[in-house]
Amino acid sequence: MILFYAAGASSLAPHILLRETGAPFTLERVDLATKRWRNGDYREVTPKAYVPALRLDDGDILTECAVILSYIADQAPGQGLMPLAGSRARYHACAWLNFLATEIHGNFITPDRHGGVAANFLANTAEGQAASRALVAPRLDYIDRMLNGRRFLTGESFAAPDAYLFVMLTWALRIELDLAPWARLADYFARIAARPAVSMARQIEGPPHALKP
Ligand SMILES: N[C@@H](CCC(=O)N[C@@H](CS)C(=O)NCC(=O)O)C(=O)O
Repeated sequence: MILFYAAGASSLAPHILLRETGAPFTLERVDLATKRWRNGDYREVTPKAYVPALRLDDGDILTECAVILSYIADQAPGQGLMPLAGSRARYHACAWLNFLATEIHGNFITPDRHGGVAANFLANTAEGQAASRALVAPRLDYIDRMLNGRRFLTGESFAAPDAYLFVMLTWALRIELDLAPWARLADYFARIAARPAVSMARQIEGPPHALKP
């Protein structure tokens, strides 16, 4: 498998999950501003021109962070990273993935377009960042309430939605949305940051995209 990524982007979530599973994979860095990667035009990999994209060993390309996370989790049955398909718990986990994609991830994305369907992912202006903070903060209130009495989003063990939320919280911090008012969320962030797979993935990716031009 090949994971196409940009440092600190949503692709960090599947990167973390791949390391959690121990599955063999390689990384290919994409320059989102030029849409180039090591072998050429990234739009030939996916016309969506955004990360993450996961190239499977047969050449098929998966896109959409929530879907890629589900796929990676399903390749490691027994690790409990997504509940079994068809179980009630599966739908609850899917609800988290969908919530994170539409209510959190989507609300971080600036309206400044790079063209096509791709959007730059974090505002690089004070106004844009304030707009994201205003949209994301009430949703973090909700997540903080949901973390009452549970260590992770779906229960007592780390699962695919946690990789996604963790990356979204790194974005919150990058636009100076302080987690301190959400004590459970702040603890949750620290707990996930300490996982070996998470620190390794962050170290390998290096510093995220600069926000300020
Ligand atoms: N709907 C996509 C959105 C992915 C997305 O927003 N990717 C951002 C990085 S996190 C990106 O590559 N943007 C392209 C750009 O900045 O030009 C998903 O859920 O995976």
